[in-house]
Amino acid sequence: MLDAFSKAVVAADSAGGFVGGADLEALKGFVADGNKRLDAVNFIASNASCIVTDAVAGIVCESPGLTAPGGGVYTNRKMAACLRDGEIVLRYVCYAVLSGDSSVLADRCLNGLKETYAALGVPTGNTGRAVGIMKAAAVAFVTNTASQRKESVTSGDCSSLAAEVGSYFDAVGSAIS
Ligand SMILES: CCC1=C(C)/C(=C/C2=NC(=C\c3[nH]c(/C=C4\NC(=O)[C@H](C)[C@H]4CC)c(C)c3CCC(=O)O)/C(CCC(=O)O)=C2C)NC1=O
Repeated sequence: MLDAFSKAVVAADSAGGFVGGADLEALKGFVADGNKRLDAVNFIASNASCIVTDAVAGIVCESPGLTAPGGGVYTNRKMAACLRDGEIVLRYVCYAVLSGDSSVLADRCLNGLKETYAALGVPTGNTGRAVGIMKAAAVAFVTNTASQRKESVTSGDCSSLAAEVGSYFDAVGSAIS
């Protein structure tokens, strides 16, 4: 597992050079924007159950077959597993946002997930859609544009952080599709 700092060190080491130049500038930016990052993680994590349940309710409304006999979340056991998977994904996205690096998400959450879903018959199209809904919600928390849940926080430009957060959800979508 890497973070923004260890990634720069590993890259410099494999190139046999010092950490400097653009890499150091990028790390300076990472430190300078640290409070934005911590706020973003806090806003996502403290609204996690809202984000997850909204996404799963959304896919069930859009695809009523999911709760019909034989559907992906038919039976309480499968519904619970689906809600739990949503929470797992959101938790690993939060780890990635905090460390500024996607490797924790890739190595510990997404590695082998597609194969697990194929073996169990978990519908990846619906899962991808749920991830997309979670992405929209999480990004709204990062940009503080969630209509019903505005946070009182210093306003600033969080567009690049929002794009980074979005890219972690995109990585989840690509890993299972
Ligand atoms: C460390 C990270 C980690 C991940 C990522 C993880 C995922 C994961 N999801 C699973 C199952 C599952 N995942 C779902 C999810 C869904 N079904 C749907 O129709 C929806 C579209 C979707 C929710 C959005 C369901 C229903 C199961 C149970 C499938 C079954 O047992 O038939 C399983 C099989 C074992 C189990 O049921 O617990 C794993 C390993 N477990 C982990 O430990």
